[in-house]
Amino acid sequence: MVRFIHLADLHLGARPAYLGVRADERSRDFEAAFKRAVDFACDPSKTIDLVLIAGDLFDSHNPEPRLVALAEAQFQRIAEAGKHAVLIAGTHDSYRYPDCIYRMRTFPGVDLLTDPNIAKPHTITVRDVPVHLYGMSWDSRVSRPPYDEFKRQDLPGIHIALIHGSIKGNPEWELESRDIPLSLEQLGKTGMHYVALGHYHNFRKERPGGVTVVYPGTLEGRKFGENGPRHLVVVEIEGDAVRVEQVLFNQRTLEEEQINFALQNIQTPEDLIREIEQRAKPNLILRLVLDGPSEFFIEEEALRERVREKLFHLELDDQTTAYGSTLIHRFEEERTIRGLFVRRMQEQIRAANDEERPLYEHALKIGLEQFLTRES
Ligand SMILES: [Mn+2]
Repeated sequence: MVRFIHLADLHLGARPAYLGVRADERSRDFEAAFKRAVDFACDPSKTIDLVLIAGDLFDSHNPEPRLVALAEAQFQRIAEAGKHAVLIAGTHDSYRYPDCIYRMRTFPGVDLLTDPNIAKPHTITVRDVPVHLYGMSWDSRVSRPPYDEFKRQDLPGIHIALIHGSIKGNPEWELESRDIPLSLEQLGKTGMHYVALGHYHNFRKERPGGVTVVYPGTLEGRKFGENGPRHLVVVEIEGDAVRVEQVLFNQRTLEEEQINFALQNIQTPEDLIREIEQRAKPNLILRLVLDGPSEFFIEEEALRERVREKLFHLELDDQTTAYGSTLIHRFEEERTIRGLFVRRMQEQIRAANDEERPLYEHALKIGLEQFLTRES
């Protein structure tokens, strides 16, 4: 039997700029998540033998010395606890750079798999069982497709592959020059017990041809889309049986939600604040898309200030429209400049095609805002 944790995309050093003043704090979360994963691996009660990192440990190929020291200390702990660590480079910490950190130095106890294409396995022994690790660190100068046509060698033991690549047909799939295209069908023919992938930041588990193929996802969501709970992936292989367990791991959570002003009956800024407060949690990173007809103008900064203490970060995407609001219906009757403006804009909006309509709706909103500010 062998038990291991499968990590990828830790992105040490990433600093999500959209978080503004909280970006540094969030950056520390990514470091803390890695440390907690190592705590888990070193905890004798978890009986972990092996730590696999399938690329993008660092957010850059030449991370700052502080991060290198941090990684070194963690790998040292893993080595001292008598566990193995196996690593491949990813896209952010790509091996193609001559000054890539993994070319400049080694880390204690880490087996770095540097083959540009998967060739012969690197074999280690865990609890007297040979574990054959097939990995590659992509380098544009020497790596060549196909990347997924390697085969299990005729050796007793456990066979595990590590690749930082993209599965064709995934909703997120877009082939860029630096992406390694993989097909589930081919991976299913490799004869591996387990294929440890990295590159996509959300958990995914497949079992083509009896081969367990897993993306663990990030431990802490880095950008919107990496929403909801994140997990540490713990794998146990006993004979040919592969068991994948997800341990809830994130300390902050990203969420995205839509609030429709008509459906939620939002008439005033206070109504909107109430909606936000209902969702607020101190560790929440929330993005709200606001849409529908609005009876007021959203002052984003003032609103964020009101709820600042109640959640980690709030982002608003204001797609509301003044068109169709009762405010507009009131103004359109008026024999004033304001009434004339509203009637003209409404005509434009009705006549506009789908492409132009949002522009006119935006113009109506800005114009109205001007009239209302002058009024007050
Ligand atoms: Mn990544």
